Amino acid sequence: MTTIDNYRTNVENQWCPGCPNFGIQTALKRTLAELGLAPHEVCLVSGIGQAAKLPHYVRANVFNGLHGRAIPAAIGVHVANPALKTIVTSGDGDLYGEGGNHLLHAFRRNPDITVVVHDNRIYALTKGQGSPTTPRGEKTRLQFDGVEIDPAQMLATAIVHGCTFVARGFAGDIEGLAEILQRGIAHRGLALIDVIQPCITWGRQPIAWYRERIVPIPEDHDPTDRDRAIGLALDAVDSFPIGVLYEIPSGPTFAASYRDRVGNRPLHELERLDRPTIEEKLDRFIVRT
Ligand SMILES: Cc1ncc(C[n+]2csc(CCOP(=O)(O)OP(=O)(O)O)c2C)c(N)n1
Ligand code: SF4
Ligand SMILES: [Mg+2]
Repeated sequence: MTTIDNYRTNVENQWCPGCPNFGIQTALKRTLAELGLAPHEVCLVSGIGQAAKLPHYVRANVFNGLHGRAIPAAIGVHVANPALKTIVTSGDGDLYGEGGNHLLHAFRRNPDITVVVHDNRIYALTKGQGSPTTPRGEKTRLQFDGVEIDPAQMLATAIVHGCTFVARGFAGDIEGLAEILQRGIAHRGLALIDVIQPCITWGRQPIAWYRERIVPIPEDHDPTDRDRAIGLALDAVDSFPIGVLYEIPSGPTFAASYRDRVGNRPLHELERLDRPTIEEKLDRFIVRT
């Protein structure tokens, strides 16, 4: 039986004591254990940032890539071995800023991966510059007079672009977050989970400020109601509705048509596909004298 202990490592943790990233880490490990997944069945993928260090602290398969490039790496992992549970766990700057282009098109491609965004509304690793989710007017270490543009609305963008599971969690509510993670990881197709993760070092508001503004999404919310889900996604200014905003059955996943032919086995277990070698292909273009 898998327990949370199977996911423990001895790697020295670099996060500030009390950082809500610890809450996300605990919720994730608990979820993986509760889903009965062994560490070798999971691959955690990240880019660069404080959040992106999470895979270092979990005993599982890991790919820690370049800043903004977690999504293409995760898609590659998933297509190469769909038997793995591929989970991206990275920051708002990494996934919505530098990697925003990849994420936008991943919504359209629908790979079977879970994307967990540690949304502290700041670039924390580089010491407090505004990120795509920093509220307009908020003063930062770079935007001295306040951020001059509105924040990106990635949850609404996800729904509009065909993402079939969209949720918002709070790092200060480990129980609630674990429930959302369970549903997201079990969902077939891309699942986007934005986790409010106050940065207690560079963020402007303390955890208590967020705690006062966290509200569960209404009990009668129908997660298949697209318009209402978009409304709840956008409704995160004075309060933050927490829970599964949107969930509908997914259409074909990115790997599906390829895997229809070759099955779900890892690539290295497959026999060589019957297709021309590079040399055979080049022969068509090279005129030999
Ligand atoms: C290509 C590239 N551009 C910029 C950086 C500098 N950089 C490292 S982390 C980071 C921002 C991280 O912010 P976020 O993803 O929100 O993570 P956090 O530290 O807030 O958890 C930036 C801009 C980099 N390492 N590589
Ligand atoms: S700087 Fe902020 S996000 Fe980074 S570890 Fe410290 S509290 Fe957490
Ligand atoms: Mg951040």
